[in-house]
Amino acid sequence: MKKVLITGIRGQDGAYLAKLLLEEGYEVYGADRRSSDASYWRLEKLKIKDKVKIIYMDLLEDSNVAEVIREHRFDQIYNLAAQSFVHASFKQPILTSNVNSLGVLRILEAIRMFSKDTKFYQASTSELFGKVIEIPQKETTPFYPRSPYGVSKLFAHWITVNYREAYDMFNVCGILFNHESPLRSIEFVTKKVVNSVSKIKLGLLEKLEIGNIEAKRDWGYAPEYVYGMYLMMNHNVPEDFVLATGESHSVKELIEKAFSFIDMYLRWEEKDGRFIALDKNGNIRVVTDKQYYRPSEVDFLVGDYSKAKNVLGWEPKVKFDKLIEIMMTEELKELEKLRRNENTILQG
Ligand code: NAP
Ligand code: G4F
Repeated sequence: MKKVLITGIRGQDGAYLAKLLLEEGYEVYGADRRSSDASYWRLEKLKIKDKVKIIYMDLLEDSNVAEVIREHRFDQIYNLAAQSFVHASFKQPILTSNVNSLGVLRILEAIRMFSKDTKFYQASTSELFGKVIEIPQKETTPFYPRSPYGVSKLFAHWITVNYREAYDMFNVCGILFNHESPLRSIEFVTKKVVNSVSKIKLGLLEKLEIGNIEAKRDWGYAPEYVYGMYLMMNHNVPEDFVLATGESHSVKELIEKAFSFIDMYLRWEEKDGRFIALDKNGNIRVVTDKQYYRPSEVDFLVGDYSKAKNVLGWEPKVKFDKLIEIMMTEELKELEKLRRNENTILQG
């Protein structure tokens, strides 16, 4: 049985990847930074909490990382742990760099010293392309990151490549475009939008407050992307791959799509530099707010996944419309379940 470590086990991708690797017969260890709130809701939701062996490994702690890797000598390590919220990276650039850049180097150093045969996956990102130099973006497109997060991931990407070349290690970088799911954290825009729109539908919220509605992203479905990670790790040569859908949509389109799911159609107006959207009764349902804007933005991303398709046979099936449908359906179901439980408690 192959022994694999997933860092960032409590995150969206960690949960889906753990499920996939368990199904593929791996012994799955999940690295978690210790916290006072030991909630593993994503693993519980996927019904795999009892099957994943949790160990504490904080990427900020050199000796912790080294000891875990020396003791277990995993066959494979997927490094998904990160301060992954771009907006927060402007407020916490040093923490972000320490975790996302030096954290990766800590793992690579430990592998180099104690476990040279361990295969390593690094979670690179389309944020590397930032202010894009080429459309669509592919493996050979030059990088131009636009946030402390993007810059921290640039170091991580190149140090992973460098250790592959310098020490002949099996290291791969997956340059993944945005991928979403019902397990996405609420701070990211897709989940925030589907959550607010579902609450509006249920009468729990009046309007959605949002940032830059003009930014465009290539949004895919997380379970398909973790399958791509798995294919990269099991490919015979360590190489880097882009995973994307090849479609780009604006935040505005995302909002309209989510509202259309609840049969609400919006009319947009611009007032004093802010956008508002009204429903057919004239109620304000969306309003833009500068607090959600970033000091420097990635305006447009769209990926070319042809290398992954040709070499790995990977292809996304869930595109934008289907993705929003999946997320809206699940969000409404969850919120209605919550409401039923609250009513039962109140009546009981
Ligand atoms: P996520 O949900 O934010 O999960 C990241 C995980 O990293 C969290 O569980 C977090 O722990 C953990 N973490 C943070 N700091 C840590 C530290 N110092 N030591 C150990 N663990 C730490 O992210 P995701 O969406 O699953 O993404 C997985 C990876 O892919 C990330 O590296 C992200 O940057 C990258 N990526 C994501 C996307 C995307 O669209 N989802 C696209 C490209 C690349 P807590 O739960 O305790 O906070
Ligand atoms: O959902 P987001 O926060 O994702 P972002 O910044 O693209 O980053 C995600 O994808 C990257 C891959 O490209 C990952 F590397 C990274 O870890 C993360 O998973 O924002 C998407 C867009 C941005 O342009 C943002 O300015 O939505 C815009 N936006 C507008 N209003 C908002 C909001 N984003 C958030 N989070 N919240 C808003 O209210």
